[in-house]
Amino acid sequence: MEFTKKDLLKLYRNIVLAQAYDQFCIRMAMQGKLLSFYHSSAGGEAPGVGGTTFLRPDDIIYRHLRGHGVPHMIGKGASVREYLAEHCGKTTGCSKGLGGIHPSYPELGIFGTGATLGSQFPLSVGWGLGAKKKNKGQVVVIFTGDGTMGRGTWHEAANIAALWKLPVVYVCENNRIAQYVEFKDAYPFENMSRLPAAFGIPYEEVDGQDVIAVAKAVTSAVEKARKGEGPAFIECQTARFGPHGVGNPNKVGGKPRSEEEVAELKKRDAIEICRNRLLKDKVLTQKEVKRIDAEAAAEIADAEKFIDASPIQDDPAQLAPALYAP
Ligand SMILES: Cc1ncc(C[n+]2csc(CCOP(=O)(O)OP(=O)(O)O)c2C)c(N)n1
Repeated sequence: MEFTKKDLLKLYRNIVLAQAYDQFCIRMAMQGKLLSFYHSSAGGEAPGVGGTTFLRPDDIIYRHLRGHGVPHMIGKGASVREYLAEHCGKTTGCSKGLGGIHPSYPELGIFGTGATLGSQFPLSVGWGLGAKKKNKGQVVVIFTGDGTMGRGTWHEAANIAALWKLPVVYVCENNRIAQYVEFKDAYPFENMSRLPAAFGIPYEEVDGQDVIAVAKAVTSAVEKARKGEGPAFIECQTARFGPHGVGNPNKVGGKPRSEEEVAELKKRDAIEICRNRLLKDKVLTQKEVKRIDAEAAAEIADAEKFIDASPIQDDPAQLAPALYAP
């Protein structure tokens, strides 16, 4: 499939915004404004942005933990300032400050992940079954890390998704580290291809630093799932530039990650790769680069003002109605 100039500019704008929000979140975490920790998406912005930017508003997504789902929110068209106000426990948050770091945006088909990794896999099968029964071409896209793929829930869910030909697309954001554990110490293979193959689920591996390649692969899998062709699995080979969470030691396999290794990864920054390609193809001009950067900075400044001015949710009477249906 070919993207128009407008599509490519949208992808670029979204990935620039994802990076700007990530830096903002790191700053908020360091200032103690977030309710709890933050897992930076630096180096791994492309799968979330590329995997969501061309979805339909009624498609369902389960986001991955990196960037706390901000790259996925941006692609899906959510108000990021309300999503982050939620992370700060503010009443203006998308769940009125009652959801904290696992909020949902049901009106945009975005559902919060539990703190237990892999809990989203069985839920995505339920949504997939609902989508199939409604027969309106709705698709579920579920983002996961390589470490999360080790959960038994993936295998149970993938079996049912394949057996019932559900419209569920898996996007694995493989940065080859799960907290402190290297991929090679967790799996007896080089990539994830054998896992979907066990269930007959079509597999594609893409350069996860190339947001355009990710968007193409996911859009094509989503279109097939819409037509009733069943699940697909896209593995994005991506990167994690920083530590697991802000303030954590940047270690792997019990040792500090080497500066050379991190410098090597940073040579493949997804935002730079996209910008250079679009400049070379004359889709983007230097003037537009500056305009998009300025718009991102203005959006962050607006989000910061909005969040700082919002009151903290401290009304215990709000809790029960938020948790239980009447
Ligand atoms: C069932 C479960 N085990 C462990 C954790 C703690 N934990 C949170 S994030 C994380 C690493 C996840 O790795 P991966 O899925 O590869 O995503 P990445 O952080 O690399 O993007 C771990 C072990 C958890 N939240 N849930």
